Amino acid sequence: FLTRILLSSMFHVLFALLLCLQDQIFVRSQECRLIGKFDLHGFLQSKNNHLIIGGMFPFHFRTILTNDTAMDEPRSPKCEGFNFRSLRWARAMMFAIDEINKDKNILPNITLGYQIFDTCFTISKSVEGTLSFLTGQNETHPNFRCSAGAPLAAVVGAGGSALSIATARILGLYYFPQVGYASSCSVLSDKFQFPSFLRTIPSDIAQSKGIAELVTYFGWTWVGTIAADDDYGKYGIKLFKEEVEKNGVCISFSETLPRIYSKESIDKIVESIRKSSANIIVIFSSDIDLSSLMDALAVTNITGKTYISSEAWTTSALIAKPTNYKFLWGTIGFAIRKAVIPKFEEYLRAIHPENGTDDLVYEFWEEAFNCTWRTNKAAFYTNISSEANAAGRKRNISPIACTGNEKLSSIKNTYTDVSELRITYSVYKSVYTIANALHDLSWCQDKRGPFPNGQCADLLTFEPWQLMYYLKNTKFKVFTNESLKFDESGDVEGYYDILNWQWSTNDSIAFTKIGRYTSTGNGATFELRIDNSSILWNTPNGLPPRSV
Ligand code: TCR
Repeated sequence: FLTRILLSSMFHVLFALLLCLQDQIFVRSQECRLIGKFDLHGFLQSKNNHLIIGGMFPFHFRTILTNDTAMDEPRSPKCEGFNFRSLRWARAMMFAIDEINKDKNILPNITLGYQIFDTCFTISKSVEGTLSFLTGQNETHPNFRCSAGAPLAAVVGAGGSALSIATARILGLYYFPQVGYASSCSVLSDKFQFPSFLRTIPSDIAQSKGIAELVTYFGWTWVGTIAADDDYGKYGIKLFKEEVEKNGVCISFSETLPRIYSKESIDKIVESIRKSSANIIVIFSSDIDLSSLMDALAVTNITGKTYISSEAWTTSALIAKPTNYKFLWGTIGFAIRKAVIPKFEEYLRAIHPENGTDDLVYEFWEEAFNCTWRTNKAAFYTNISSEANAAGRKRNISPIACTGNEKLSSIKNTYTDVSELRITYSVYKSVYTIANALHDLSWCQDKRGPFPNGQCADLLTFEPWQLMYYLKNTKFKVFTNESLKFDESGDVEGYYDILNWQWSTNDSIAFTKIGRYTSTGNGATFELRIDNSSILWNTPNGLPPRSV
């Protein structure tokens, strides 16, 4: 009886399967068509060039939250919060490309162009940008790499580590060259995961170790830590903790900054700082993620703490602003190499909505002068959902019309501030890295090339992995006399200025260099130098703070 039941149920199953298969045969497959749509507004692009360098920069601080549900077609989010600093970075890329195109000694026979996307400081926008680089905005072919009308040679970016990691996972599939200018997270050194990523900013292995050395140097044994909730913050602080714990330092509290603003979480961190007896607080975060905590601290009476800053907020105008001076002066921070780039300031100041057709330039002008440009294309960004309005973040459209006679020299703006060109210089070096690799590729001698049977690659038709070969091996000197080369992980040596935030006479803060930290890319050997006498401490007696 049992066997009969078994047999009959088997028969049923078989029958059902057959039906299914038949169904499959008769149901026509869905037509292939485009799904979703990217919304890459406000990108910068040059025309008529032989090769394109892609770029990704956070022109906006965030995407606008909407409560779209799965009932609707997916919509690419819009962005808000104009980031002046990042426009300076992007202009450094354009400036470097301009210089290279004019220079007869490097890539004399071709002109380079650029195509630059806004990441809005979010992973989803970075991924959109990456896919657009590979497919073209209106193309439906994947792996196309011709989105700007000429082949894409390499990508500069994508800014923060979390964004570069997402980008590198996609570009890595094609061994497509990517050069990071601000992504310092240590995991990006892993060439199994990120085979085509290089960077001109040192890995945080060096910085975390450096900050740990600094803490030990001053004999502090009790510190609080705060980290951004992203790869940069989490890995940076983890490495720091591992290092200091070896030296017997204890962690008084460890807080994580919320990714999306939340008053509760910020208040909780403020309370931890207030309650803790630790006088030394190490913060690993980008300036963007840190600014709401600093705004909250500014309205408390918490003073007498010494903050140790990671590179991303050391010289940031978002943090170093008058309302924060009273509790932040005395901060000691790490900063990457600085440069004075000749003619760059002029170049920055030449921006004007009348000679630009880019939405971004209009938006810049409106934001800088608090007026509305006649064509008002930038108003695109103000098309904000009611929810964002409720959060009080709507960008005010100014009732005043821009005349075009506004003068950049009459205002103080982060965009035109060339006093601390660090990430900007790193962007500049990223572009030169790519140009030098392309130049090396073009100088290949037939039969003596690096590829099988001594083949060479062609400057206009090379494969991405062929350029990768040259990038890894490129070595050159920048005009500052700095020589640049990459180790097997695509990293540069670790070099940091150590800066101290000092009150200066005109009631502003000066970033005074008080030492430096150098190390090999992987942090194996290092040197810390500090000039104690040049430090101004934020303590009642002016002496170095004690850890408790
Ligand atoms: N690395 C950070 C991002 C970052 C940054 C900055 C952002 C760095 N420096 C300056 C804004 C401004 C260093 C990361 O995520 O890797």
